[in-house]
Amino acid sequence: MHLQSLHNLRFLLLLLFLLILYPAVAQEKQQAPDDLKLWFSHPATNWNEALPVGNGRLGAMVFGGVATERLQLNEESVWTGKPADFVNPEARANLPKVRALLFAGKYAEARDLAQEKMMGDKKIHSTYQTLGDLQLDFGPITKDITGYRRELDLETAVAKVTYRAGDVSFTREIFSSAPDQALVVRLTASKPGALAFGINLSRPGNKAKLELAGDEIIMSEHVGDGTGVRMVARVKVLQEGGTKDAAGESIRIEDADAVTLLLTAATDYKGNDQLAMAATQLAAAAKKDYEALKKDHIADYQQYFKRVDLHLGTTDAAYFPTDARLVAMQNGNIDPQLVQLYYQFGRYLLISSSRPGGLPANLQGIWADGLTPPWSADYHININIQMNYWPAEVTNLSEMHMPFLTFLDALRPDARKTARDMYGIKGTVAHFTTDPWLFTETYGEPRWAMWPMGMAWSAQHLWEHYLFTEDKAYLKELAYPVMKEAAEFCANWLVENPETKQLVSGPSISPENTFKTEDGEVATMVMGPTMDHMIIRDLLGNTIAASKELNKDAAFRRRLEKILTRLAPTRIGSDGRIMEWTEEFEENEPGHRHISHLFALHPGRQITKQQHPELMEAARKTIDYRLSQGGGHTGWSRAWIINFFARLQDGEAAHDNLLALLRKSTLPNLFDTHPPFQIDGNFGATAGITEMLMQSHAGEIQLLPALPAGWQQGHIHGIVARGGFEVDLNWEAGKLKQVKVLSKLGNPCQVRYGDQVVTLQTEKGKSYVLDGNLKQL
Ligand code: FUC
Repeated sequence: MHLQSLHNLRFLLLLLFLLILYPAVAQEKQQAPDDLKLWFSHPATNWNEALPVGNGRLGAMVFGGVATERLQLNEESVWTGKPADFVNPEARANLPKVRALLFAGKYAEARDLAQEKMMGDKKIHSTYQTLGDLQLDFGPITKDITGYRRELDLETAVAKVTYRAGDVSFTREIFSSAPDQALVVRLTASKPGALAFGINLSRPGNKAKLELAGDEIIMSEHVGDGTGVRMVARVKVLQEGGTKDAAGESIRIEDADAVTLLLTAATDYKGNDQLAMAATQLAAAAKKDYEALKKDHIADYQQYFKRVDLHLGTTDAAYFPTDARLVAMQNGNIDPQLVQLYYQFGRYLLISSSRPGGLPANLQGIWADGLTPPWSADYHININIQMNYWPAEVTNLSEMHMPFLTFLDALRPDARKTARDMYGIKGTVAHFTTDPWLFTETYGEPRWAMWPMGMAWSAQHLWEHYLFTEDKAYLKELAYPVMKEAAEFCANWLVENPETKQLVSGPSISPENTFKTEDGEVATMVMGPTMDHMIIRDLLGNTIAASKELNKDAAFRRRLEKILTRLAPTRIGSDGRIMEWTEEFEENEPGHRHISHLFALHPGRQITKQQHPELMEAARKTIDYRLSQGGGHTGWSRAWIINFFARLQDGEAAHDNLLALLRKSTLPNLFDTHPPFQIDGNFGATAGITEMLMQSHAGEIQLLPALPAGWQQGHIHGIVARGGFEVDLNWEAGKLKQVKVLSKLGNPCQVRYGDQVVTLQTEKGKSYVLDGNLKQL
């Protein structure tokens, strides 16, 4: 059947359901609809319907089958490969040649030379992989199954499966505990002795070793055929009542009243003895009873999750399963509560995939099936990992930013080496992607790889964390040293354009876009792509500010200041758009997913309404044109566009693109899809929704800068502004009703709503309440 007619049919069915069944459902459910639950009336039929749980490191996708429960498992450091050096030894000698060719407009020759002499040879493939599966076999099912429900409660971070088989009700609860570093599964039934099932661990590839040890199953493997980490997963079966039979590689339970399964996992990524670690964690978790494990998990999770409360209105759609709501939305229904759920799901995902002390969230957070996930589920640093962390500060999850920030510090030794060996200059450089083996060299094709701005862009996050927290010790010890070395690379990297005498970056690309040369060839590399200069301007400006904060490196600061005066400026082309390259090339793919030359609008702070209205106008034309040519077709690209429109203070356009993200780039389990699943769009949209409601990048807190007409009434409490302010906003009839600003650091605070501006002199720890006219109450 044609896709559209299938959609229409589903919509009709949903409408029928709404009209005929809704009164009955609504009567049965007197209480408010499930605001903060993703729920389904059927088990997951595929991975994109399964529900993610995670403690930052250890995760599972819950399928919720009745005959078979599949928990697809992940541990963040299950990686093949190992550290490697692969700078092309000829790069350094050829750098001036490639530059000269590009300045002379010989793009094809420059590309060929860069391909041969500058790309490294990454011999050892590395990829993130699944930890394996925990499978529970309940079959054969002979009774009728009724009342099936599978849910993920974002308020408690507990997934749950409930159903009746004949006259017995069965319940499964699943969560991944950070305090106890264990995945916990609890099975209960309404009748004593009703639980009977088999428990297995497995891993694709059939290379894992399985052992039984009393009431435990242990699965271990040296992944990637011995090229990667040594991993282990260990499950313990704790039953109440009934019998247990351990045979072969699995355990079978009969006639039990209740069963708790505890699973721990570890690798030797950090040099640990993974076997000892998983065993110790398991023994410790097993000392606590289920209720204590659950209570501690919820308390730990809620200290983060509960900081922000969003309300965008109530709709009857919230009485329906999440996948049905998504289909209804795809067919034109407006469901602000689904946006609310999506927003909090983004925060949930960050808490569940990025915890201090661990690795950063990868392209799929921590959730990836199989042995060959797309793009190796690595850390692309030309937009993707940065987008993962856009919501961290503003949605009050500053701690969750740390894995990315400490990762940048860990990249430094290799980044220093690459700058030296590849380009012969001091400072740190990273290219388009990296992974937990911390490589910074470049490989593959110049059209995505010849881009030395990965470290420079990432370093923005170090400064942003400081702007929100003003943690001086952090600035001094972690952030500034990394920023300084990245800035040093940029300062040494820039060269003079012989014609304009301005400083430009190159050889480089405008991430992964292409243009047509005069003789119709498709080219990518240039001297001076706009984005590089925007990133460098941002980094140098931030480094100058940081050095002033720390009262350090005055001479270096002056050097950076001087460079900034000579750096090629952002230019507007003859068609009124921001120029992506130094020349007005014809775009080869005008609807390209990267809109790199708007970095200065977002996530940068160089294009603001107050300072550069003409660039705001040009930025708008740039996005409008991209969209008119089919832009925004990947989830993350659409999410970036939401942020752009929020910064342009166009609430309707931001909202339209948010709806488009939900309609075109969202899977049934609310995961963002590129396609396939890629988590950046979830995080980018969560940041974007916050930017629609509050912004603080331009030296003031701006309230409701991009409120769409569709969100007439609502509130958002607990979001964070630069300078250390926690903001609670309420609005009614599309207008600000009240705002409460909690000053965490005692800074002065300029608040803007439309054209009204007030400045508050604040005291640390005190709250200030203003009405809709910004009058203090
Ligand atoms: C960037 C994007 C791709 C994809 C990949 C993981 O290179 O251009 O669309 O998201 O990262």
